[in-house]
Amino acid sequence: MNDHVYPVPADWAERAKINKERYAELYRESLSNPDAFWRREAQRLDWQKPFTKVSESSFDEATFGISWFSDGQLNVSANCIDRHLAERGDQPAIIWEPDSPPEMGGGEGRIITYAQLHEAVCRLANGLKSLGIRKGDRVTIYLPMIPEAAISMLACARIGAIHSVVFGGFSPDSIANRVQDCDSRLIITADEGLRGGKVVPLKANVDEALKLLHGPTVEKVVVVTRTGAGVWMEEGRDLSYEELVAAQSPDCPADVLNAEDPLFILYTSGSTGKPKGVLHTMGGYLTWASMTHEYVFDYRPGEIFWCAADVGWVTGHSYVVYGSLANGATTLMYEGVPNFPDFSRFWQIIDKYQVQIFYAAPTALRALMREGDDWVTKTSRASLRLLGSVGEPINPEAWEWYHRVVGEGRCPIVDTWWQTETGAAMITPMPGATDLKPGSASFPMFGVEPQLVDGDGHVLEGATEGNLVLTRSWPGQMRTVWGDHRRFFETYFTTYRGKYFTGDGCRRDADGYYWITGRVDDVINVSGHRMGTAEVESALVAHAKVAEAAVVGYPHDLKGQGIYAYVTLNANDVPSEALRRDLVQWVRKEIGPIATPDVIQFAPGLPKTRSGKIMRRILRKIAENDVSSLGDTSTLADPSVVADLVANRAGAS
Ligand code: 6R9
Repeated sequence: MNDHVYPVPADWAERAKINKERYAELYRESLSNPDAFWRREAQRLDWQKPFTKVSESSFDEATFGISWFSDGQLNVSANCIDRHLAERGDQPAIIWEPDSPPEMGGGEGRIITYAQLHEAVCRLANGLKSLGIRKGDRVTIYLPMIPEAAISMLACARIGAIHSVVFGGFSPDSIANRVQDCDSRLIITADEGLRGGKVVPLKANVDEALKLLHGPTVEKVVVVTRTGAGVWMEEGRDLSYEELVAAQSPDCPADVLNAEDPLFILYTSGSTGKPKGVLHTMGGYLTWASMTHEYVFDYRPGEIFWCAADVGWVTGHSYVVYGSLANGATTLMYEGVPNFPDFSRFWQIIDKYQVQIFYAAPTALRALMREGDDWVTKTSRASLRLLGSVGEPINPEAWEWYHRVVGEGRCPIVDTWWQTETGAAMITPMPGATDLKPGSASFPMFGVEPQLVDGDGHVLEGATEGNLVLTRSWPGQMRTVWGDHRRFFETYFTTYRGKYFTGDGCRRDADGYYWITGRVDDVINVSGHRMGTAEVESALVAHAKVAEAAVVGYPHDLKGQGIYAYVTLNANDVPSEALRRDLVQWVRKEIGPIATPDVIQFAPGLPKTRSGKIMRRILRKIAENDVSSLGDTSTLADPSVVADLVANRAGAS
């Protein structure tokens, strides 16, 4: 650990909205008088009908439920667009930068003002209505990082349709599972996507996915033209986005919706079973996204805010779209990847648009760091004033590099810990209030009460390490797992009764700083993407030659964690290089490229207890090449398998 502390710079302490005293005061109030605190904070939104109730939430089984501002009414899209029109109709709402820069034929970016965003969202909302989409219907959005992704989300929000964004890197199988789980009636996609100069066959993937569905669900597929490639359009089912919106009125009154009406479903991986549909609702989520965007990033009107996450993930939902636009910000959307056409791309975009605030994942920073400083230092970056990190623990080396090289020592870094389930940032520095320790997410956001507990649920005090739980509800908390409220309760509230269990381990130091140490369940974090080891295992065992598979994470220099798969073949099948490659391709096809196994080790047997439980602890140790401390293996049904696993350990980097 690195114990360097970076104090709040003097100009930040003076200018920032939240300084040390203000943080202490507001944090105290948020816990001691939450009613007053949230009544005031929720005024950042426009309510069509004011709420009288604040929180009616309980984590206990008998009274279980989460609800905020429940008798209030509002429209999320009007909060993100309409209310800004008078003051900033001509201000850019979205700046879009294409995959390739102009000199490589990528064309110029697009700048969409609030007035233009209003028109685009109204037209699409009317278009959705013309296709029969009504409040409560589910709409799957499978788009690249283009403005139509944000427009589609906001158009759904405008009429109370529930969007489910599926990341553009997911396979037809993964799309089908997500569409089926929430019975989407409509899919919005594009002909093709472009990422790092490569074409992604989005519409073809949707066509494949639709063949896998059973039962009637999807009625229409709306196709945005991105590359103009001629794609298959099924008569009566598929229609052009451009033609649909051209035929609509540019005005669509914002529906009056309830604070607890669903806003979106976003699928995320857990330790067991298939991905869960995390459900967020209107009022609490938007209050939380807007509040954290303002305080964590110290956002000031007129600034250009760039969150480099894809809208397919929660970070893109809350900070590319909802939090930013609720605050009248200019949000930058970049279609491409950090290393195309070269390793300067991020920093050139920052210069091109004079970005003030930049927020990215450690995995991207590590990949850029190893290419050397010149790619960064040949750009100016003078506009930058604040940097952010999200998605996984940031190692102190990457933090220091980000601070010293990218930010030239002048920009604080906010390392924001949160989850799909939490809606927005939960444990995070605030740049004017927090002395920074590289690698620590530091202190809780207002209203967040973290605790560290041991395996038996005993609360640990002082400097210690344990499992991270949250003792009370906050407005941006997920409300349920789509279609399975019982699973919601059981997944998060039964490990430690009456508390929300995050699934993360955490250390608290003597100064009270929180340091997230990573997942303590069977979830791995690969390049900031969450994945259940069970998902990769079930993809592997779906292969005709695989009898059994166990997947663990292991430390990976660039990705944070890599995927290490132990595979036992059927009796008559033999290991080979060709089969290894085939299995890697198989998993990519089943789930998507983000699930590509880094290592596959063929294993004649897996270490199991006598009751048949795979001892993952041992598999993790072997994957980490930490074979000197395998611990007690005497309870295994067949302890000899361990020797074979160690002897044949694959060359994980
Ligand atoms: C926002 C997002 C959530 C999991 C979470 C934790 C890890 C996220 C982190 C972090 C350490 C940070 N995580 N931010 N770990 N420091 N700043 O990433 O949501 O995709 O649901 O992942 O990511 O393990 O539990 P999601």
